[in-house]
Amino acid sequence: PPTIRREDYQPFPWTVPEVSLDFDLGLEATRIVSTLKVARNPAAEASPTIRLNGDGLEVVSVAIDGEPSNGWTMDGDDLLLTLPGEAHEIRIVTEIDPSANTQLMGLYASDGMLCTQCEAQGFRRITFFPDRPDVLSTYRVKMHGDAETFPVLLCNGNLESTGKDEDGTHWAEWHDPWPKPSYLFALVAGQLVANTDSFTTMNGREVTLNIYVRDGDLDRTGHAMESLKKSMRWDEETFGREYDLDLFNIVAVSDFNMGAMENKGLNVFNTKYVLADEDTATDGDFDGVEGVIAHEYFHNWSGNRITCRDWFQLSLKEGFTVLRDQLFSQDMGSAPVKRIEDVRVLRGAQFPEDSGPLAHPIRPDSYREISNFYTATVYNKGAEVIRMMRTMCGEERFRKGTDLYFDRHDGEAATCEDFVRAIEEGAGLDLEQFRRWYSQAGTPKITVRLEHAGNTATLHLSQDVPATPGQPEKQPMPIPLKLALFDRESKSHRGEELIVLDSQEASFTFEGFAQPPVLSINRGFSAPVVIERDIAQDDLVFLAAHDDDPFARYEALQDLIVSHLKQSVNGDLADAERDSARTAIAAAIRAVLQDDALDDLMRGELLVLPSETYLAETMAVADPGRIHEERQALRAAIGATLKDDFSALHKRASAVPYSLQPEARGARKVKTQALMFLAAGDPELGRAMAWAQYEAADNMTDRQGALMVLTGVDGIERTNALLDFYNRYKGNALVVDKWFALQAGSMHPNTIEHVKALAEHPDFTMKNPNRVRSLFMAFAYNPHAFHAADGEGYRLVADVILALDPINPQTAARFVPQLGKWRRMEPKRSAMMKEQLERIASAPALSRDTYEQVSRSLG
Ligand code: BAL
Ligand code: ZN
Repeated sequence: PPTIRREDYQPFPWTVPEVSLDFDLGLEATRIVSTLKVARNPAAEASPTIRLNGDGLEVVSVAIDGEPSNGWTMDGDDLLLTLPGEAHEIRIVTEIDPSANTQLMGLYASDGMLCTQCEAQGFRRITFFPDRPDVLSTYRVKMHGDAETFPVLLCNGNLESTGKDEDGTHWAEWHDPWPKPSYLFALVAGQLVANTDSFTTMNGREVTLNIYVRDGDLDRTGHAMESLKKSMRWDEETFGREYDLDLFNIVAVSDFNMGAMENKGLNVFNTKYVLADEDTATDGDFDGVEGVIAHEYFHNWSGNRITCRDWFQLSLKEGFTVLRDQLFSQDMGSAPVKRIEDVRVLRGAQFPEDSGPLAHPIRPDSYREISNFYTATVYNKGAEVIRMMRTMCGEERFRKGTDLYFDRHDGEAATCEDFVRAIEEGAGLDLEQFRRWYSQAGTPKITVRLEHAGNTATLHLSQDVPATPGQPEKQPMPIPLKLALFDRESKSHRGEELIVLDSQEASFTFEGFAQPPVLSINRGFSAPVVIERDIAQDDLVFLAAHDDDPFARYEALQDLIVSHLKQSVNGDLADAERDSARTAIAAAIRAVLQDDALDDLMRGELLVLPSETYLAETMAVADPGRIHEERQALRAAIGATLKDDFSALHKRASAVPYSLQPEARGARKVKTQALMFLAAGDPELGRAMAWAQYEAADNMTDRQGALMVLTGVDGIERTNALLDFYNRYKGNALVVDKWFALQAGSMHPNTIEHVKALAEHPDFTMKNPNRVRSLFMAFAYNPHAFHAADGEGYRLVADVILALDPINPQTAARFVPQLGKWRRMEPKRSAMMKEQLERIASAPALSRDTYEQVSRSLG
């Protein structure tokens, strides 16, 4: 497959101001008549040929200006037409089989209904079209279908008219007044019911809101609706953005590759991010619904009103929209907890991208299959990059920048450079050197040393941006670092400062410190970097107890644990040294348990041990087996030392009745944390308490938490709880997904056998992405199981990739990055991982998606 390069961008020679589509809908055969008004694009080099992209389509007929035409040719999957004049009307008929569309791109059948997914390049699987984001058109869509099979007919924009035909079919005509690229097109037809509500915008527009789901799911849509209304208000208040249609529809579908999709006026969602109630959804699920509803809604401005010029600019809409949804969630709940969670995602998912063979800048320079670039780098690091701009100029000036951006580029297909320039001008911020964050991949490593002499503290910083594929040499990046210098006695500081390290090395001096202060740096995770600080264990303990920046406090405790585990994994510690480090960590955790100033939501964050994936990331070469052993041993040691404290915590938290209030959510969080430590430190007690929590649970958070702990240990409780959970929820796909995922993500030593058996379970299917992810993605991201010493985990994941690739290449390719980590593993595992990649590479007829990921991983 060819490589597409950012530098080769050319505007499309034709504009397509108007599109009308006529759909004759059927699950097995859908006929599409597409009428395009096209005109020469004065901003592009003239060409008499118009290229209309297709993917697996056959032409039924073509007419130009009302006359049937044979003057077309195919170039691969694309249709080429020669047009003599300045403006023409092209009419194309295609016919497709949605029920055969297992890729879930384009128009497909899901559970008896029809729906679409067009981002990035699904529209070309419906009809021939210039399927690129810089071609903006208004759409008029007429949908015809059997009234019983498809009682609800939905499309983008406004419903203009409906009618019935005598043969039992009915139709609906939709018009979207806002010009949009084809990737934002959507259509849904099926048996659906709606939760209907309304929202009045800041200028008085009455918007009807509908959340469409399957009959029977309606009573689980309340949280999604509340989240939508909160998002709409928040975007008005925080970014001045108002909704622009009289109707906003959301549809939940159970077969979906992504989380959700921001199609104009008709968001299509994975059921996972719509349906929630206390019996079936955890607190984390509730947050997921709120965050994704917000994210898709915010795209209406950052994505739809201003879209991307080309797919290399994906972070323009995704990085910015992720930042917007993160800020929203910070405002809706606990800001420090949300920040810590977001950093954990970044470190768990994005840092490994940056340090592996798939590293790419947030604005990539080339791709073969764009679906492979919907990454944590483009999304989450993209958000961090914009967050740094905001940190450097402050909220108010940042808002001036975003106002200018929305104002200047409304209705356009813009670039990341357009965004940076708008922030630069609107916020009055020099971003000249900062642009390197868009072009350079890799996580900068900052070395930090604090010196003290007389009354002066001197901070020495240096940065190293590691080489990444295709980028051997790096320029220094501007790194905004928030810091504070603590007085040891008063346990306070004089105020937070922001410094920007913009050269390879720099020193900063601070006067008036008679005693050496304790440095708190990268507060709030002000920059997405790795900090290597030369700091005494006692100082980390001090910060873990006293830092007033919640992130920095969390970080100090993490650093304390990470540095200990790195030493113990490397075998650098004598028994006595190990014991003393464990004692210090347990003492720091006890301080967290006893600190009355902390709320339980934050306490719960502080109790999360650094993940095995993150620990591996901090080591040049990782031995996942050793990491797992040492981390588990530390958990057991803490659990044993603090058995009484954790038991008391569990008891206190268990007395808090269920609600969605922060206190109750915090109680549930620490309750399961306590169980995890107790089960490690005293398995018998942990098992008994987990079973008791399972039995007493009146909500999914407690039930899932207890089951998670039980799934990791042998015993009758494990068998009984798994059986009970399945029987209680069979038929509820999202909860059955949890049942699969808990077993595949389990600490149990026989996880791999369990996963193989579950793959034969009657509820398992390769055709549903949620189910595939719940079993195999949970397994692939379960380090101790995936990295089994005999290589069986690698073989299993390679088998999954090969079996899934012909069915759903986009989802299959998502498994490759785990094997792609082979270069950073100890030699034995490294060789076995590489062998599996080579096995995949040698398979015939790989999809473009999987081929690209495998070849980059081996390259
Ligand atoms: N645009 C694809 C799904 C999302 O990021 O919202
Ligand atoms: Zn998005």
